[in-house]
Amino acid sequence: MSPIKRGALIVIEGVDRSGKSTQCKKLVQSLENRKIQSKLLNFPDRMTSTGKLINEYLKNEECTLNDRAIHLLFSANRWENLEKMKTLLYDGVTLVVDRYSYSGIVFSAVKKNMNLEWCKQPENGLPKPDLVFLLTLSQEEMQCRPGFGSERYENVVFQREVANMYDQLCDEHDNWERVDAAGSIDDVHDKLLDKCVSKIEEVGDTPLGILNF
Ligand code: NYM
Ligand code: MG
Repeated sequence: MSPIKRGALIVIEGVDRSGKSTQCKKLVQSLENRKIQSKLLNFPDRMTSTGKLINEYLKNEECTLNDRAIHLLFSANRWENLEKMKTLLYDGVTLVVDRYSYSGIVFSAVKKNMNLEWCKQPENGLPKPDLVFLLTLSQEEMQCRPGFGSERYENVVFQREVANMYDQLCDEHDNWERVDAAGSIDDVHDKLLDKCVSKIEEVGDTPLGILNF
């Protein structure tokens, strides 16, 4: 009997309004249509107890939380999903994840008095994605997208710094792929789907990696 294949851990990252959520949903739908078991996860998971605090912090500019404290909360929000993620992956379910540790790192590290190396540490030990898509968008395109500006961090200066730091991480890691998010929803989707399907075939029964920054 052939060993059970695990699912792939696929992450989509990018600045706010780059179309991550739309693409994640479409990916899961297309994988399911191909009879590939898959599930959508997103971080922050605003439904858990840490997620509710995070939601309050994002929605309410007056909510004062120390930068390191909120950073650790975002990380805890991932750690509390660890068992669920591992169980699903080893049951053969591919996880399509809307933001992950890299969002945690870049959105905190661009803040004044925060340190990139410090920001990476709480993520060490979490499952390592098999593939990370970075959706790229110009500043002009980003500002034109509806809804931009409704939460903390959603301003042009901050997002530009986030985009630069994502670029830096992308260059440092070989499991990242840049995808231009400016194309039509379907064009972007087709690119992501092809790469996803190959990755799912490739991971087979290889062990899941562990983040080690
Ligand atoms: N964000 C997201 C962080 O600052 N740290 C994290 O660890 C994660 C996962 O939360 N502007 C930021 C990025 C977004 C915001 O995410 C909410 P979304 O995907 O817009 O709900
Ligand atoms: Mg957002």
